[in-house]
Amino acid sequence: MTSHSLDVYGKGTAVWFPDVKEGWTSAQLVSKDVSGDNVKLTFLTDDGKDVVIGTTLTKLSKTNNAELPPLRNPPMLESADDLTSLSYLNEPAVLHTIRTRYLQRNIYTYSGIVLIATNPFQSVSLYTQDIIQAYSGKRRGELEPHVFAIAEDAYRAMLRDEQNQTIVVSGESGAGKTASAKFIMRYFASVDDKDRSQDVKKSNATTSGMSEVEEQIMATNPIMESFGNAKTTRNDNSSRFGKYLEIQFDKNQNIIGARIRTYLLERSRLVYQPETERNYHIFYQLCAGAPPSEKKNLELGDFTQFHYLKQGGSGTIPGVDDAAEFETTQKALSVIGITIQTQWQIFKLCAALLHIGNIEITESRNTAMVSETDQALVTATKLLGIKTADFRKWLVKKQIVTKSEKIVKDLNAQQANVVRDSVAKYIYANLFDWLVNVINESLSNEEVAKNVSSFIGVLDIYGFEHFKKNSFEQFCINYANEKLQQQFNQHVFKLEQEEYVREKINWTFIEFSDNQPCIELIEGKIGILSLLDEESRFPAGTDSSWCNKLYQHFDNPTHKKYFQKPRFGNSSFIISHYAHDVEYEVENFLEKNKDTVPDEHLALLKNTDFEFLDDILTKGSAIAAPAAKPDAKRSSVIAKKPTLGSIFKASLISLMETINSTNVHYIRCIKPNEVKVAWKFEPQMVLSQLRACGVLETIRISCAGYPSRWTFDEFVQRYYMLVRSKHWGPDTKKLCSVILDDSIKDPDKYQVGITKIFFRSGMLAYLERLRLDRLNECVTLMQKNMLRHM
Ligand code: AOV
Ligand code: MG
Repeated sequence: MTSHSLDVYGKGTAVWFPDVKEGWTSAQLVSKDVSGDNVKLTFLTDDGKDVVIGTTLTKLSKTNNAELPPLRNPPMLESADDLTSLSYLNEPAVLHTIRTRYLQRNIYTYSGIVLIATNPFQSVSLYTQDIIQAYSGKRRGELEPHVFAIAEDAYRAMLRDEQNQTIVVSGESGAGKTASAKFIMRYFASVDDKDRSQDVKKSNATTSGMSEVEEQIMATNPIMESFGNAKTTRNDNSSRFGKYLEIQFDKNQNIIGARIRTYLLERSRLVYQPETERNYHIFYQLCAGAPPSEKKNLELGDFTQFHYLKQGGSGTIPGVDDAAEFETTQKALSVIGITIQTQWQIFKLCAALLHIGNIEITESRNTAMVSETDQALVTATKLLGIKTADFRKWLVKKQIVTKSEKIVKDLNAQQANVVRDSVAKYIYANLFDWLVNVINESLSNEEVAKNVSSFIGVLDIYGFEHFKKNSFEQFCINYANEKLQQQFNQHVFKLEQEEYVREKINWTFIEFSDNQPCIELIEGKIGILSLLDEESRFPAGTDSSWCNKLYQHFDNPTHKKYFQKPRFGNSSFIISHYAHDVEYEVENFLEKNKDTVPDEHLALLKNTDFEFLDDILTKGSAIAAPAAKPDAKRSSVIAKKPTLGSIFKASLISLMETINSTNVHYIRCIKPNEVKVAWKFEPQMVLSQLRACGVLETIRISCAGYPSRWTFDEFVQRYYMLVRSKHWGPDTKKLCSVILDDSIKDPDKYQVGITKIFFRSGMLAYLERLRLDRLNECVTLMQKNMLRHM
C-alpha cells in the first residue's frame, strides 16, 4: 500500500478533540507508529494531555477515518469570512472560526448563502451612514460580511430578476432577530443609491435625508415594540408577536410604501407575567411618562399600583428609561399620522385595561362578588364608556341559553377572574390589530398599492422558546419556528437536490434531517392542534381529557421520536423540536385556544359611548366571536368561531406560501451566552444552535452543489456580448455552450442541465465582471468612433 488516507495525519498535524466545556479542544500529533496493520497515534492536547488512539489500517479504510479526530485548518484560514472556504469543514472548524472572528469583534460570518450573526450584546459601530453607503452597489463578498450586504443582495436580486424577495431572520429568543431586522430597514430607508431615481427623495426629503415614507417605515418600530414587546427572562425586549414587513418599491426602485402582517400576539401576557417578566412596554411607559394632568384624568399612578403590571415583580429594565421611551412612542405615532388626540384615546384605553385588572373579585359560598363601589370597577367602566352595573353583573354571572329558556347562573371567583381577564385581552388584541391596520393604511393606501412593482419582505418572528414552564404560547411560537426551519430545509436541501435530479446533472444525493414528521404531529389531520380544537368544542372537554387523548394517539413507537409522555405526572407532554425537547404543561390550553369572551360583554362593549373603543372593535380585525346577537342560537355561533390555534395554523401556511413565492435570503442569529454579557462566547451554547439551525448541513451542501442557475434564454440574453457576433443565432443552447467554453476555463465550475446551466458559487460574480468589462469596451469604442466622425 503506497498511499493511505492516514497520510494526512503526519507529525505535527493539528486536530480537534471533543471537550465538555469548550466544545472542542485542539491537539497535535506527536507520534505515529504503524506496524503491519496496527496503528498507534499519540496526540498532545493544548492543555497538556496525552491522547492515544490505537486502531488498524483495515478499520480506518473501511470507516473512512471515522475513528480519528477531525483535522484542524491552517491558521491562515481560521478566520475566513465564509465558512465554505475552509479546507476542512467539520463542526470544530466551524465553531472555531465563528469564535475567533467573534473575539476579534467580527460578529458576522457567511456560511454559503446564510449570514451568521453572533449577538455582541453591546452597541457596535457597524451601522453608520458611511457604512451603509459603503455597502451600496457592492457585490456580496467584496466587503466584510454584514446584514447590509444581505440587504443589498436582496435589492440587486429584485432589480435583476424582477422578483419579490424575503429576508428571513431566525434564531432563538434574544439572539438578535429584531435588531437585525431593524438594521435592514434602516439600510433600505437611508441608502442613497445613485442608480435609484432621486425624484421622490428630492421632493419629499426630510431633515434626516429620508423621504417621508421612509421615516414612517422606521417609525413603525418603536410603535410595534411598545405594544408588542416585553421583558422576558430571555430578552429584555422580546417580541411577543411575529411580523412580516413588506417594503414596497415602484418601477423606479423608489420605496413608496410598506405593509405589515403580524402573527398571533401573546395575549396572556396582558393579564399575567411570570417572575421577573413584564407586561407590554407601553403600560410602563404610560405610567412613567404621562404628564400630571393626564395621570389624574386616567387615574394612573406608579406601575406598582396595578395588578396587571406588578406580578412579575420587576417593573423596570436596567438601562431603559420608560418615560423617555414614552416620548419616542408618541413621536412615532405622530409620524405615522395618528393625531395627539387619538393617541390619548389609545392611552385612555390602555389605562382602562389596567383598571379592569384591579377589579377585586371576592367569593362567598362559592359565588363571586364585586363591590358596587369598587374604585377600579367604577374607573374602568367610566373610561370605557360602558354601564357599570351591567359590567359588574356579567363579571359574576353567566347566561345559559337553551332551546326553551335563558338561565342566569352565578360564577365562582375563579371563573369571574377568567371572564374579567378575557375582556381585557380581547380589547388589547383589537387595539393591537387596529394599530397595525392604521399603520398599513398610512404606509400603503390604494394609490400606493397601484404603483407597487415589487417588494422586499423582512420576517422577524418570536424565536424558539423553552422556559421552565411552557404553555400554549410557547407551543405556537415553537410551531412557527418549526415551520420556518422546514422552509429552510426545503429551500436549501430538498428543492436543490430535486432540481439537480430533474435537470439530470451529475450529483450525489445528500441526506438531510427533515422535520416534516414533527410538523405533521402538530398540524396534521389527526394532530395535536386538531385534537385541541375538537376538545375545545366539547362542552365537557378539559385540559386533562385532551392530554389523555394526546397520549392515546401519540404515546407509541410510531411517534416516539417526536412525542413523549413525561415519566411523571399526567398533565404535560414533550415534543422533540428541531432545536430542543420542550415539555408543555396542558393547563389552560383549552381556554387559551378558545379565547372566548362572553356574549353579554361583547354586547356591552358594542354599546359603548366611547367612540374610539367602538372604532377599534369594528376596525381592529381581531378574531372575536361574531357580534352578539341576543337571541341567536349561541351554541352554533360559538361552534363556528375559529380557535386561535386554527387561525395561527392558517396564517402560518399563508406566510409560507408568500415566502415560497419570493426569492429567500437567510440570516441566522446566534446568542453566544445565556447571561446577555458582551463578547462572552459559550462554545457549547453556540454549538447547539449551529447544529439545530442546520448551518453545518448547509455548508456541506453549498460546497458540493451549484448555488446559481440560469435558463438558457436568461443566460444568453445577459451574456451574449461575451462572444463575437458571428456566433449569435437562434439556437440558444448552442450559443450558451460557446459563451461558456469561451469564458470559463475550468469545466468543474458549471454543469449544463436540460433547461438550465448550474454554476458553482462565485461564478456569477465572475461573469458579471466580464460583462461589465465588455460593456465598458463597447462604450469606449463608440466614443472613439464618434470622435472620428466629428
Ligand atoms: P430577538 O428578536 O432575536 O429575540 P433582539 O433582536 O431583541 O432578539 O436582541 C436582543 C438584544 O441583543 C437587543 O435588545 C440588543 O441589546 C442586543 N443585540 C442584538 N443584536 C445586536 C447588534 N447587532 N448590535 C448590538 N446589540 C445587539 V425574541 O424577540 O425574544 O425571539 O421573541
Ligand atoms: Mg425580537
